[in-house]
Amino acid sequence: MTTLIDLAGHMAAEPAADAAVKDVVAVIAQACVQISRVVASGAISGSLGAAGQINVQDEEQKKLDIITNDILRDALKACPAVAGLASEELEEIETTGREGGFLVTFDPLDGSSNIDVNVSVGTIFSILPAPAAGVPTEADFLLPGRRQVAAGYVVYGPQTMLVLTLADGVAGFTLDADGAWRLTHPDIAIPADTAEFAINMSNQRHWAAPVRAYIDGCLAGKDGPRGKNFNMRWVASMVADVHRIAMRGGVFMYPWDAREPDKPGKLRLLYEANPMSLIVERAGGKSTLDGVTPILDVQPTKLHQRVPVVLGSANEVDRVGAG
Ligand code: AHM
Ligand code: MG
Repeated sequence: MTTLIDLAGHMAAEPAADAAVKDVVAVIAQACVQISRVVASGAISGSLGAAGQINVQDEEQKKLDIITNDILRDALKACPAVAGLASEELEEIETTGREGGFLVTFDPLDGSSNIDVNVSVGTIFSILPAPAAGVPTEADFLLPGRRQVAAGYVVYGPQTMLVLTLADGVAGFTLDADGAWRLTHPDIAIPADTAEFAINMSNQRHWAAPVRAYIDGCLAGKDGPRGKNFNMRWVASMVADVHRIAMRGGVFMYPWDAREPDKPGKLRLLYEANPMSLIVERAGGKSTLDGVTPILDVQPTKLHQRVPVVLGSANEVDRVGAG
């Protein structure tokens, strides 16, 4: 049997990344091992179902949203390199009393609608530089995605996998039975072309014209303007949909739609779109607001800001942008 290197071994071989960033990644990865166990135990541990409260996103929290948020929050607060954190499930930022080091933003359990029906869910995280001195404020978290020093996600699926970008490149690790993250996908690369798209088709009537035109072209198949048949997938867990694209290509969209014109999109910039965008770009794909503007260049204006997302195989994202 081949011996696969583990997360610590992989990070040790990446001299370009700061040692303290690696400490933060190790803490998050360990917390995600704990999360994978509580997610896997489901109804046995009584952790399924609604928590009976609404979060800052105006969404009903599941028990697991709260449990997983607490696991990550506690782990990060104990990590000496972390000065502050922000979560999808917390209205405001939290600070640790330390200065310097890093800020972490996270969605502790993405894909809430899938929790109770045993479909893949995930954790998404982003690591940003903290100000060199002083207790971080909310404004310190509002950095464009290009400033991220590392980002990753964990998908709790048939296998539990961690996908990570540190200084460069994207690596995938599979959780082994002994609790170790083993490097199984050393160099993840998203193919430039694809014949697979992911979008919530039930929102079709609300989309803007360019997205409608793009999807109409795909649906027309071999006899349409694209001259080939397309396949559609929609897990409704961004982590699982992006992971599929990381493994075999595709395009994922949660575009602006007319239902709530004041909300630019559904997905959150700081702890969903930005970390996913860094991973997708580093894997050779593109991640944009609209097929054109890179999400990583967006200057955030508020903590829970939402953005439209069009990401995946580079040539296909360009085609969405071409209208
Ligand atoms: P969540 O963070 O509350 O789970 O919401 C984000 C999720 C994404 O994972 C997914 O892409 C999208 O919402 C699914 O939305 P829809 O229910 O419209 O299919
Ligand atoms: Mg989410």
